[in-house]
Amino acid sequence: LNQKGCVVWITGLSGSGKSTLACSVSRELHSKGKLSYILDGDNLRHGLNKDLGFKAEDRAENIRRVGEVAKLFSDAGLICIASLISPYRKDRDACRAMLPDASFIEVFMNMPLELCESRDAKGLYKLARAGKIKGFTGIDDPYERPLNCEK
Ligand code: GGZ
Repeated sequence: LNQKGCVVWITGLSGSGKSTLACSVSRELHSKGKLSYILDGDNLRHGLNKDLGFKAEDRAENIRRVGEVAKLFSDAGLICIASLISPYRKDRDACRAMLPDASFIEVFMNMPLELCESRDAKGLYKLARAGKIKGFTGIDDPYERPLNCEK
């Protein structure tokens, strides 16, 4: 395998297009003969991270675990595409700090809340507005935009 690993970390609100971008990047890489693997927050919460909720500490632990797994994939020479809301700057920066310089590429889905909410593909924003989901990112939980992301 003639490929140096790295981590592409996609952050942004629910419904901002993170998973869609992860899929198209992965397909594009595949077509160029490059191995990649997607770590998707929502998927991993059914397995590896099924014990975690959405409090700040749980999100921090979620991001930490995914960062560690991403590092393993990267060490193995794969391009690891992580797609998580990862709303806290310090949690994302901690993942960056685990990896060698230039092998952590932070990508911000800069999509206005109004757009994510108007699409509401899974109906979660509606539930959050109705108070049926508490602590929903962008509604009654914070999202800290990256200050110095790569893309
Ligand atoms: C944010 C929530 C919440 C709350 C459930 N806040 O768009 P989705 O539905 O499919 O993806 C979201 C997913 C977020 O998981 P992450 O692991 O990416 O989050 S984090 O990085 O903050 O740990 C959303 C759904 O879970 N979801 N409740 N309260 N998103």
